[in-house]
Amino acid sequence: MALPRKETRNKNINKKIENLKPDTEDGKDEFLTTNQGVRINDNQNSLKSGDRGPSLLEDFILREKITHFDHERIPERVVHARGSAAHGVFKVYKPLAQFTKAKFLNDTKTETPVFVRFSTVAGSRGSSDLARDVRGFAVKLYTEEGNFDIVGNNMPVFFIQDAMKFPDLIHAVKPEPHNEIPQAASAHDTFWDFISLMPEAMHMVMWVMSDRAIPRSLRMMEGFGVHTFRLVNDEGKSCFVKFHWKPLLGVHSVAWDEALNISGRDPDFHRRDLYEAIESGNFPEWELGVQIVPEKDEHAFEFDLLDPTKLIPEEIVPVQRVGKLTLNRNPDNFFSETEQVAFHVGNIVPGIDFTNDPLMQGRLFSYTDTQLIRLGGPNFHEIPINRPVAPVHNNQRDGFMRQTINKGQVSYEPNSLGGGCPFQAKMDQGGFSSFAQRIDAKKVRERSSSFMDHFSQAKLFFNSQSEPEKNHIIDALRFELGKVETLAIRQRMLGLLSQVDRDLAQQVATGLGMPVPKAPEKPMNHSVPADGSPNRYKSVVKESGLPVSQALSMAGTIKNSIATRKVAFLVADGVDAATVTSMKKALESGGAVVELIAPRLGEVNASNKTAFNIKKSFLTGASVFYDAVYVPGGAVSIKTLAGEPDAVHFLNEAYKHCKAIAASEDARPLLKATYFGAALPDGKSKDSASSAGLFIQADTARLAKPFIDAIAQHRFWEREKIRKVPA
Ligand code: HDD
Repeated sequence: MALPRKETRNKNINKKIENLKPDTEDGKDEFLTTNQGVRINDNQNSLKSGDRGPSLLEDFILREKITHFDHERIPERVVHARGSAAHGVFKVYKPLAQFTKAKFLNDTKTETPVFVRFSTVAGSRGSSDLARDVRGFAVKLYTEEGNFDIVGNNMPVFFIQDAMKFPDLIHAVKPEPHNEIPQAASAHDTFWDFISLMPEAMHMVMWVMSDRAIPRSLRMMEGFGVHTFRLVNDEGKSCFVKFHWKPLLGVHSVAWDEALNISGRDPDFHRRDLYEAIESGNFPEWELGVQIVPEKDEHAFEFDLLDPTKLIPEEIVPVQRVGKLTLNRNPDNFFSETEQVAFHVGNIVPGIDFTNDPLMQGRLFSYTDTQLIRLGGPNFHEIPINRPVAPVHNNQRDGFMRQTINKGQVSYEPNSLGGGCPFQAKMDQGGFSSFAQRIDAKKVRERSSSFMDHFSQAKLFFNSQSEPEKNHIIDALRFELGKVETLAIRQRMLGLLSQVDRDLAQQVATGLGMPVPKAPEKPMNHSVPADGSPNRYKSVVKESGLPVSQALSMAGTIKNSIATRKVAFLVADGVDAATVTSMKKALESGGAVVELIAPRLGEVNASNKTAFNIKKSFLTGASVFYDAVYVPGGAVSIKTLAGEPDAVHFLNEAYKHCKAIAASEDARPLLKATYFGAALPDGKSKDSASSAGLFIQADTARLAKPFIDAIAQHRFWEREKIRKVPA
């Protein structure tokens, strides 16, 4: 990347960065050496017997170089292979002693170092960032009491209720085994075959078909711990908790057509956005939210707190914002940090504990197990990015790639030869002690009947969406099921959708050219209670008491800022410099990022003889990389652009993707050449939906204000009603 390496990169040092320092290498001003530290005198030629002769086996320099190269790859993650990460810090606002004794949630002075990795789930390491998919949101907090990981997603629920089904779910969504098609996509038969037989997935299906699955930026999505966890205070009293991460930039997404386009033009779109934002000092921020449920209210809900396909509506239990996470430093090395970081739901610290959520329980096994194969042995906790800042002392020894040199004769406990060290810690010395939950039960392989309502919250989610959001879900389902070749699978899905919302099912069915089947009389359900009774299942399918939950819709998200939004200025020779400069200034003072796009790279000569440096042309830039477009004035520039099909296409596409567009009055001829030319706000337009977010005005200062407000709105979805011309 051509970005200058600004000082922001190295300025932000925390305890973890200090901890990484001894392992951080920089070859600046140094000699090239072998791994044994021998200086290399010729890195161009292998050792040969004669300059045209065979290479010699004794060439230790060649052998070492090639051998290391041959072994460079490790297995990618079995899920969440594609990811991007950053360092940062977390600070709690006020002590949470009432709920938890965890030190990092009580000490308002300490900045806890964090490493956060975002990911898609289904695609492989090199797949597109813009796949329609759940996003992983994994946070490692290097607390003084040990590492605490919140290994969450950008959606608050999951597809399945029991870890027993996880390998099936992933096998179904991954590329099909016979032909390895499709990459990073759920739009294929095996995924929907599985889903159509798993009614418990319907709530998550609503989320993953919504715009949440195509975020505008990793910096503009929520995070959720998904499961219900426990907090435990100093007195050993416990309460239940759901963890949330709330982005300070709001929750925003792109349009599906945009996502498809970005996937081709810049598959690293999210990775680049995160990297560039941090590099330029626009540090992404989230607030940690907690929903606290007292122990006594465990059974107070219509759903089971242990069921990971359910959320607690924020209207019922408000999210308390208790601290702030700031990402302020890019990793130095992708492989060493982002690839080798090993998260684990089981990494908890005193004051935090698990619940019996059967999905979580299975995860407690899976994460260590997967690191053993992925990172090659039991010492992966010693890899710099994984080691805690808290000291580690125990009697675990040896294994592949052991780094620690444990001194002394003793590696067992109890011992007298080592003076009994290292000691067990009492609870008041910070020793972890599991919450003493009472359990008196039969050993059974069964699903609790309290897990059997699969539709109420799917309905709640759908009903809570704005009209454009609902339409996007319908479009997504038409797309996904339209790619399914087996009619019976489509039919089963329509049956399930009809149990969420009849109109939703009808609209999807219309797109598929199929009738909506009657709702199935018996659930096609592996989750039927062990006694097999369908009545028991039906009896717990209740309408949710809550008709809508505003928090589930993105429509009401934060829309008061244009910070970090990208705005394209379309320019050519003869552009009016004053309009460029004054609009740029106005946008940048709101925190937006401006880029000039011209028919070619190099310099554009403005009307007043100044020149603008052009870093993006219509060939290398595209409207899908921007949140808004501005066309400055200048008759000559406008004439060139109006005769430039790529400029017209740029505007058409931005319009189609419902983005704010502003233009100087003399840019009217260019806008007239677009398909929305007829909708230009000139006082005569009857269709307000078509002119929403469209501004044309001679006075740049007067134009800037409504344009800025419009960019903050993010998208004018009402334009989708028009759909006259595909961009
Ligand atoms: Fe998982 C990775 C999130 C259920 C097994 N998971 C992984 C990552 C995230 C999640 C964000 C990537 C971490 C990183 O960036 O390195 N997983 C979730 C959430 C789940 C969930 C929010 C449900 C609430 N996962 C889940 C189940 C199992 C796994 C039920 C197995 C029983 N997950 C894994 C894994 C991975 C993983 C195979 C692959 C790579 C890794 O762990 O380190 O162990």
